[in-house]
Formats: sequence, C-alpha cells, structure tokens
Amino acid sequence: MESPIVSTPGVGIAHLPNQKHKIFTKRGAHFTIMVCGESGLGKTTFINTLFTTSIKDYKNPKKRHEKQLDRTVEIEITKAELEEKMFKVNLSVIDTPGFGDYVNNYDSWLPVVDFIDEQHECYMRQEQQPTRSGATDMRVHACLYFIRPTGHSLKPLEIETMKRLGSRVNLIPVIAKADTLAPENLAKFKKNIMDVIEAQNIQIYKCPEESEDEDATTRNQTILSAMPFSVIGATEFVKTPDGRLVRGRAYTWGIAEVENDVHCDFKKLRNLLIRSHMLDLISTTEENHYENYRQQQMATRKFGEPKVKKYENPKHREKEDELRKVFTEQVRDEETRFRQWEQQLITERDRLNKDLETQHAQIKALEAELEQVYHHQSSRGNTIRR
Ligand SMILES: Nc1nc2c(ncn2[C@@H]2O[C@H](COP(=O)(O)OP(=O)(O)OP(=O)(O)O)[C@@H](O)[C@H]2O)c(=O)[nH]1
Ligand SMILES: [Mg+2]
Repeated sequence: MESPIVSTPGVGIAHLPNQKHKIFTKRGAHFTIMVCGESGLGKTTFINTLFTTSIKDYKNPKKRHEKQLDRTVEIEITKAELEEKMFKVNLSVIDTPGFGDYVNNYDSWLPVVDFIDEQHECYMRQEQQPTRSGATDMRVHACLYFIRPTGHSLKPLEIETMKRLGSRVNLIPVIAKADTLAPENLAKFKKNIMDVIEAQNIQIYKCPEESEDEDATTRNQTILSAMPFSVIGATEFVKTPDGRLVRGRAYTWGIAEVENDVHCDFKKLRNLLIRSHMLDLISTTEENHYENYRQQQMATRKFGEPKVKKYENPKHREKEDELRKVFTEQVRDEETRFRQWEQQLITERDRLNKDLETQHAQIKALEAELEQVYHHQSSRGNTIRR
C-alpha cells in the first residue's frame, strides 16, 4: 500500500558533505527506512511522529501523512519527497506488522528478513539487465528495531531477530516508549542492551567516529554514546507548565516531550537518519550489505538463476496447518464413507454369489432329475428327443 507523495522543503540535507552532496544532487537519492519489532511498541506512531515533525509545509493538507493507529497487519510503504537547495531525496518508510501475534513466534521475523532480501534480489536482477536506467531501488538503508522497554535486558526472540537483521541491513536498535522508564533505569537498560549486543555478536550500525572536522567528530561521538536510541512517539501537541506547545505525551507527573534531548533521543535519531548520516547509511548498504548478498548469491547459484524460495510466513503457515487439518479430516471422512460403501458392495456380492450358488444347485438338481427321467424312459424302450 502506498500513500500519496508529499513534497517537502526544509529538512536540512544541504548540510551534507559537499562532494557526496554533488553526486546525489544529480540523480536524487533513494532512502528507505524500515521499522520492526514486537507488536504494540509504537512503530506506526513513530512513523507518524517522524513525518509530522520532519515533513513540514505540505502543499496539500489533504495529502498529509497520517496512518491509522491500528495493529499493522501487512508491510506498508509510505513515500515522501524531501527537497532542499536542489537536493532531492525520495524517502520511503516501511512499516511492518509487529511480532508476537502468532501461536509460534519463533520464526516471526522471517517476513521482515525476507522483505529485505527480496529488495536486494530485485536490485541485483535489475543490475543484470542490459539497460539499467529506471531501476527501482527499495533496498532498506536503515532498519529500526524497537525494543520493549522492560528495563531488564534483551529477550531470546529479540536477540535472534536482531542477529538475523544485523547481518543483512544497517540495524539501529531503538528503545520504545522511553516515557515509561525512569531516567536512571533507562541508562542501566541501555548499558544492559549494549552488553548483550556485544556478547552475542549482534551487528549494529555504527557511524564512523572520526571526521574531517571536530564538530562532526563530537557529533558522531554523541550519537554513538546514545545508542540504543530511546524514543517517544506522539503526534499531538501538548502544553508544558511553562507554556510551550510541544509534541509529547501528557501525564499527571508532567509532559514527556518528543523533541527534548533530556527526555529521549528522538532528535538525535532523526538527525542521524535524515541529516547527518543518510549518505553513510546509503553507501554502507551498497558496499557492505548489498555486496554481501550479491556475493553469497553468486556463490550458491548460477547467473540469472532464480532464487530458491525458503521464506515461510508464520501467518501463512498457521493457515496452511489449519487447511491441512481440514483436508485430513475430509479425507478421513471420505475414506470411512468409501470403506462403508466397499463393505456394502462386498455384502451385496456375497449375497448375489449365494443366490447364484443356490440357483446353480437348483439347476443341478433339476438336471439330475431330468437325467433320471431319460434313464427311466429309455430303459422302458421309449425314445424321447432331448
Ligand atoms: N507511552 C507511550 N505510548 C506509546 C508511544 N508510542 C506509541 N504509544 C502507544 O502504543 C500503542 C501502540 O502503538 P502503535 O504505534 O500502534 O504500535 P505498533 O508497534 O505499530 O504496533 P503493531 O502495528 O501491532 O506492531 C498506541 O496506543 C500508542 O498510542 C510512546 O512513545 N509512549
Ligand atoms: Mg503498527
């Protein structure tokens, strides 16, 4: 599903390093962000927040992006156009259904992983074509993984999922609903998560620390030390006690502000994504993740050969199991019906055979009787024609 495209000046992409800026100015960049994680963690809300805080000055207010806040049930793509000083970015944001809705959650990350692979596959196939102009590119440049704000650590499902994602995409871990954790717990939680990420060898996106200018280096260090980014999602404006109108969530104890660095890392994350590190995310996707995919595929299959489908959607599997059960029951019923019918036929055949035997015996008896009559007649000298 795709939402209408909105044109948007003023996001700050002109701050990009000059040289790269020029390359992308020519052809315009495609940039794709994906959100994933367990159900109900605020992924869709985050996308709405990102759009309402980043994409201003809508030409047509009716085209304003606002997604329904229901449980997301399928992969949804929203597109927007960011533009600033001749620099154009075609932004796609991919919302995915939350994990944890199925009877068996073990493989619930498969549809997301498969979507990412599919985009690489699609791009690779287009690259293999003789004419490559107009190639569509939906390779995911940044995948935000929403972590449940338990305050403890990562769960096995989260570890497993993040491992799979980190090896194929720039994975950015995000702590969901930061307003539900006290600041001291949040800091401890962040540390626990980073410890597990290291211990489990989970690959996450790390921006380069050193840069040409000092400011950029400091900025990169700030970004790195904030990981995993904590976020608060809210599209509504609320009034703070000191009279400011801010995007946030109102509580009896106060306001949790989206764009306040003390409350969460939303601004840092947004800056990283659509300002300071957009190009790094694009080039690392191209050079590392896409290249990995391409080489893996080249090693396991011949040029132009279709990919082996290994993907299994848990939702489909549940449906398949259900259908199989119904089918098995139907077959069993049919079999019982068939056996009964077969039994009836056997009984009927036996009955007919018996009848036949009786009739046969009767004929035999009649024949014997007839024989006797001939015998009797001939012994008396009479000839009877048979
Ligand atoms: N406290 C708090 N609640 C939030 C935040 N973000 C979203 N919510 C609420 O959490 C609920 C679920 O939000 P969604 O955005 O639908 O969650 P989702 O991750 O898209 O869920 P699925 O589509 O089922 O995967 C909604 O009631 C939101 O208002 C947040 O930062 N803090
Ligand atoms: Mg959703």
